Amino acid sequence: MDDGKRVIEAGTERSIKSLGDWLAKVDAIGEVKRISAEVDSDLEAATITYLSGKTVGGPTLLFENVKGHKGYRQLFNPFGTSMNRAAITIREEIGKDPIEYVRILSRKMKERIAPKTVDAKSAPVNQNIETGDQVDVTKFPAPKMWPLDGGKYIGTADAVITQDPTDNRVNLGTYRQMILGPKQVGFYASPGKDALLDRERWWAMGKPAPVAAVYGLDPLLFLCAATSFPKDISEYEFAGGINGAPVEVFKSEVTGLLLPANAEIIIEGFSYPDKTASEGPFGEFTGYYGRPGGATPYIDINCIRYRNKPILTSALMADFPSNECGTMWAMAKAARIWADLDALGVPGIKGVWSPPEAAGWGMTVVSIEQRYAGHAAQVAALAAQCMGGAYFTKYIVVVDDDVDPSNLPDVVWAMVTRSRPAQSIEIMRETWSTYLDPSQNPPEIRPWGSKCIINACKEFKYLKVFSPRSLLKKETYETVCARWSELGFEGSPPKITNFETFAGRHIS
Ligand SMILES: Cc1cc2nc3c(=O)[nH]c(=O)nc-3n(C[C@H](O)[C@H](O)[C@H](O)COP(=O)(O)O)c2cc1C
Ligand SMILES: [Mn+2]
Repeated sequence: MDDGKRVIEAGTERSIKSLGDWLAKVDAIGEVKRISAEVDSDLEAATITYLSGKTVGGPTLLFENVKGHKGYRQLFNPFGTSMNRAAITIREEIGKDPIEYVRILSRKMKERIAPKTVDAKSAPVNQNIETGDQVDVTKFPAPKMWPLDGGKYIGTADAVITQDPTDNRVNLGTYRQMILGPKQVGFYASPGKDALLDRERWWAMGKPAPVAAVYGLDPLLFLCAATSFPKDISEYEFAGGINGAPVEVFKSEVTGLLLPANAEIIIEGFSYPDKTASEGPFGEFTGYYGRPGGATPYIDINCIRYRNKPILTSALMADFPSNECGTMWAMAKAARIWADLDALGVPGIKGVWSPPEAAGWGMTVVSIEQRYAGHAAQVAALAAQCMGGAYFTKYIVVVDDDVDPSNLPDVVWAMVTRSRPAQSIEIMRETWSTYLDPSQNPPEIRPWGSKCIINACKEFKYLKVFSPRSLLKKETYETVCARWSELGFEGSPPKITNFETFAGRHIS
């Protein structure tokens, strides 16, 4: 339950409004590493992040002294592989199991609270406002992350804000942004993404598309911007719902967009259909370089706003575990899928997970209590194609409820002991994918993809006679737990939740 006691002082979780508030809480659990030695934003900061990220659960890195960028700071991988930081972000106590957080987050995603407009003058992000000739985004410590990257990426742990001109819905999406010049950054969004659909609607009306990009957000807004929500509802509302209080925004006099008042840095301007530039390549979340060059729209920047001594946030995309697109997506994508399945009225869902090991988005695992013939196949197809789960994901595995979907070894064990390749695998073709998928060749065939569904549940027809799993007897387990240190073992015994019931068991 999410309404139990909270380790983080009661009531204060909701007081997170800014990256600074979030950092204070993360600091209190010892998960911020400050690096005061001088570090180069050209490859060095990313290399340090990659190496530090090899330790699962390691800290977020705050670079306080970036070469040539005095007065600016840089935070790399706010989430990393820490469930603690994910918990703080969704305003929960630390120390629960991953699937419990997914369950709580999926429930919170059903709440929506509209943003609250505050006076622009009182917004901390407006401490410094620069327009026209003063605009120079190269002053921020944007990193070049990988040796073959096309340039410095100011936008990774960001939210790009756009608006649908037909219904005024404000969208927050995380999209990569390469610096092209002092007043221009790339605006790459892949086909089907909301910012791309929004800008095309402005252009179809013969108007430039207003756009803002925000760096240094309360990580809850980053999480929401990086998650597939229903296309017609603003991520601000979902962030408010998860927060339990509205997100504070102000209305920009430059673009008319609603912008987060407590951000560290915002750039703003317009994007035009005939103004494009080569963007990329970029070392991506897949662990490969993605989409080299290619004409890409960019943002012509009219205005930048920033707090004093602002923090630029960055997300390293890399192979696991150094990938920022890992634990955060594991939790947020899984929670969205769970919320979508609930909305469709699918019963028996016991857990959802998106293994961070699978490039964050590559795989979905759902555990169910099988209730009727065809239930597992139905869950698999819906989890594969619902809004929260459809993008890129290649493998969708459904397991029984005695298997923890967040435990990859358990999932693999279920696959090899319960699925029958000739009967249990389905393929979906021509599905929503991305230009960033290295396996689709020649690259011209992208962004189409395919999906593989694996039913790794015990065959429903033979549930009653399926070979019983060898399980511990509860009483013996408890006796051994009580004797754990007497027996010479350190720490706590492993937590076991499935036990032999002795009821109706048939050994074949
Ligand atoms: C660090 C990071 C970088 C991302 N970069 C891109 C990108 O460059 N282009 C893109 O289309 N999606 C990118 N994504 C994925 C989108 O943020 C995600 O699909 C999100 O749902 C998009 O918002 P939307 O649903 O409002 O379109 C990125 C995600 C993360 C976490
Ligand atoms: Mn959206």
